[in-house]
Amino acid sequence: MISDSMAQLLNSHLNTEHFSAQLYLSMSSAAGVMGLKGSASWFMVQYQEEMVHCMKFYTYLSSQGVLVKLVNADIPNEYGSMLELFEKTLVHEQHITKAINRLMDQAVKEGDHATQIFLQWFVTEQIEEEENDRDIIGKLKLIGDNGYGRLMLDNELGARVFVPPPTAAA
Ligand code: OFO
Repeated sequence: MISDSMAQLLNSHLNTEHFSAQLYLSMSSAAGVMGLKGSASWFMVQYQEEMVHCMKFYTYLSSQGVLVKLVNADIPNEYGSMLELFEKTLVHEQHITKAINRLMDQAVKEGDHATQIFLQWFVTEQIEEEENDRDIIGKLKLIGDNGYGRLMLDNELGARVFVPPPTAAA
């Protein structure tokens, strides 16, 4: 059993993860329009991973007997460059890290051990998410205006593959 306030906060974060998924799907489209097929594929994988994150919250809330409420959100879709796409990705992930930390703070405050265990995976995941984005931004800054360099990096990003969890909701 979890408290009503914890359930509400987790439900709200479920919608944030859903927003993340849609944001990255939109970025995939933007990258494709820019001719960056590798980046488009990278963001498509990111979209798939965010849907897994969203479903983890859904499954946890369902297992705690909580009725999930979904909300719609406006998704931005205007981006000027490859660098902007990844800088906005990092800013978004830093925002998610803070949100996960706030959820964990609340779970600790309430002595809610089950939710703390559930959230632990996300605490670790956010380290990797931010690191990946910082690495790509660092490479893009090194490459600067070199079109060949950008093409090489775009090809490298296209190699990322989605690894499905053992079950759809795991
Ligand atoms: Fe990108 O980690 Fe979920 O939102």
